[in-house]
Amino acid sequence: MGLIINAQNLRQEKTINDGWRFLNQGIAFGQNASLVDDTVWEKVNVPHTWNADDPFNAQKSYKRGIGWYRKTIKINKEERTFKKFYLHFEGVNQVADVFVNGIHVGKHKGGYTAFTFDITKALNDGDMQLVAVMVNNAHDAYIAPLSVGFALYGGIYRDVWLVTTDAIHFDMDNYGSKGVFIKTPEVTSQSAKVNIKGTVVNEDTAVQNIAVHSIVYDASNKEVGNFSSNFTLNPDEKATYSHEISVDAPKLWSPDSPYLYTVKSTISKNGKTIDHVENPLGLRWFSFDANTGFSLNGKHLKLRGTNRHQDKKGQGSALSNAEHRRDMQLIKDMGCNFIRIAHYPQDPEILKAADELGLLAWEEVPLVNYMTIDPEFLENSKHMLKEMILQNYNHPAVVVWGSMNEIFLWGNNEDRISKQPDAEYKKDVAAYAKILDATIREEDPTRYSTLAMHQSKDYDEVGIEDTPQIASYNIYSGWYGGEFQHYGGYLDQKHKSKPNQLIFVSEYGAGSDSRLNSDKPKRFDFTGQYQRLFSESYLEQTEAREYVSGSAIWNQFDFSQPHVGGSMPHLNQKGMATWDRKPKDVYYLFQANWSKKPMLHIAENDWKVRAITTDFKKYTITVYSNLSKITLYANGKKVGAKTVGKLNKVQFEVALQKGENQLKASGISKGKTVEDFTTIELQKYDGKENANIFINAGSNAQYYDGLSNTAWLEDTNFNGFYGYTNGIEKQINRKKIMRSGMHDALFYTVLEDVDVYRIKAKNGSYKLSLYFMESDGLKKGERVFDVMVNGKKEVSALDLTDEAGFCFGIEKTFDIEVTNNEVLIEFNAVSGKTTLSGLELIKTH
Ligand code: GCB
Repeated sequence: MGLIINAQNLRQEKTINDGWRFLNQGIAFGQNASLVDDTVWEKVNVPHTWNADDPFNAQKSYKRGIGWYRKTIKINKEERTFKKFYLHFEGVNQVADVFVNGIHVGKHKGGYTAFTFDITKALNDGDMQLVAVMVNNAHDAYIAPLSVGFALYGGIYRDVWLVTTDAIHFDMDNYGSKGVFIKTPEVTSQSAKVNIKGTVVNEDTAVQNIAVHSIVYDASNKEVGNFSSNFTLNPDEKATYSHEISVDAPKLWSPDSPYLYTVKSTISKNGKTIDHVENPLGLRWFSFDANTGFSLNGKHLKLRGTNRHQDKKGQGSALSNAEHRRDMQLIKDMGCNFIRIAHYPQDPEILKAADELGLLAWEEVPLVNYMTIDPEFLENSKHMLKEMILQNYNHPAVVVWGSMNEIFLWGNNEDRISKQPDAEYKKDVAAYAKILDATIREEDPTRYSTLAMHQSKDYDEVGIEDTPQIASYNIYSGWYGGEFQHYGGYLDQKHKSKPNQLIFVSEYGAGSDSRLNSDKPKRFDFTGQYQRLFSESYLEQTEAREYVSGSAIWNQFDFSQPHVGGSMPHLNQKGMATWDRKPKDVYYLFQANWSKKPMLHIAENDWKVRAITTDFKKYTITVYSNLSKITLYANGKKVGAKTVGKLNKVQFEVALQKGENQLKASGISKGKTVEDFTTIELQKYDGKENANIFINAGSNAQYYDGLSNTAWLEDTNFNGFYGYTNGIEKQINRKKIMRSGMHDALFYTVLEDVDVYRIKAKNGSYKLSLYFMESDGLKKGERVFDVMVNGKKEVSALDLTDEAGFCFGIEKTFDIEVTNNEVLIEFNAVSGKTTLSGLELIKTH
């Protein structure tokens, strides 16, 4: 429980997170203690979501509906001396109806912004007050987001606060904000002007004479300036003030030196302080330029950033402040100076951490994929924008506000489309985009407005590209299609056609799965090797273009994306780190290029167990480092020393041997040795010494099964040891979501139209397992085939749809005898094409 109280016993703010009761369904009169007993409801603490596991539960549908929360709060004696009581919710997804003692105190729409309700009149005279919250995360055509590529968790998933104030207080009724807004209209390295605007409210029954003070403190709590003004306020009167304070020789805020001042705002009456709020203050100035990009405090600064979704494995969206902060630290440690908080405002801890760690920020509202053309939708969206801006106005980290993302992306079948067919709709969206953009500029002329677009001409056709101050592009050339080498060309075209347009790259990324690895990586294979090639190229192309103010990787962390396939169903795998926050090798590519802290990393951690067919195999070992020279050792022997090259990367050719190999890389930074270690285990299959074999059919990638610590070989045309004579290697479509948890990465690829598969194996008894999955959604009877092993029919008329259903992986195992040193597997189609996902051969005698 957090309790924020200052020495003079002023306004109190305390979290009421613990000891809630939760009912995972709708119920009539849930707000009423005498009609509905909550003692049988589940005990929960907030942050809480009812959806943490839903996105991955293929059996259960994804809950979009109502849940109730109740908690009895005690107003203690000391709090009773205050006159005003409020509940402040940092985030409830997505509609909240709040009741106190059965009385409806407010309704809030939108799952990502905070809100404050005055509960004073609903309180009874006793100690105990019943707070009930009906939460509804059902689809609502008038509340963004309507369609998303991320999970819509439901519940009270951020902190809840009880705030008590005097009858005279800073405005508590201004879009969930603190009622005080700070601007820095003039900042130079010599001096800064700080403008503080706020509203004070007299809810007392008598006329009041008060003074409002603004005081600026430096980081060591020393006062550097103040300003006061006096007011006489009638009952229920509000007054707005504007204070100007100059700071000489300001310590500037920047990512390298995130120096924070504090603005303390107080109200006093007869010399006694009666209300008090604090806000951060960072002194900096910045601008974007169409040719030279971004500059901060008069110096050019390439924005090197990433995107962040808020969910985490096992927890959904309900993270603690410490976990939010840890994410920000991971981002900072990667060397970023920028974060795009996508696709919605996140926990207050995020921008607090951005201020303190030094991460410039873009925050946006969740208008994603499409919108409803209706005044109510527009009104709700404007409201959300205002909440976001006013609640976060004082964070020096924020430099950009975003109003929408890829609004023309989804067609009727919820897939990426490059052309919106509905011309009327496009014009309407363009009109709304203008209104939302104007709202940003009106609410906060000190930051820039933007919106993110996918690669489609639609935006330009209706003028959306020119609507915001910054045109931001999400580019997936080399992932969803095309080649990564062409990324920069797209930007050049844009820059050429609109030389005055400010350009930012809001997304780029490729997915990976540490169970899939290849020395011949290719697009969409989910290998970390492809993700790194892709990222290296984007990094190089971005850095080479001065007019590009910066870029943001999609995404810092893997995140749940219900209804999407891939080698990990329901997960977007483009993270720099896994969903449970383990950095992938690609993380260190960026760290080596962006961080100043001396580092080196052997980028082979994602592929620690490999399958080979010979005693030795030569590998290219990659090291990322911001040091100048790296020495690599393998199994205690020096491999060589090399100067670090382009992209802060260096590679060594090393012959590794079967079994475990120890790798060490070392370098020197300012006289100190920096080292990194890793191990690579090579598992050898040769049909002789080790006659077992595991093959990832239809794939260029090896598959690693962590449960049995087994590496499965990549597939090949028959190579004298194993392989197919005919067949097409195929990745399954991302709309096809595997329903079998068993070996999902193995089923991600299939070998289709296979006739014959051969494996050389010494004579003896074996268990042969073949893995299959119907991945094309064929109907019963459309794909039927027999399988013969060494001349014996082992599977007759296999119809995967009939036997297992669509996208459900199955295994067929048989005992076989090998008498002529070969396993010959023949596939005979009865109808349609044969298919195979994996083979496993285990010697039993
Ligand atoms: C995008 C979207 C983002 C998706 C991403 C992807 O362009 O803005 O929400 O998650 O692509 O990975 O497909």
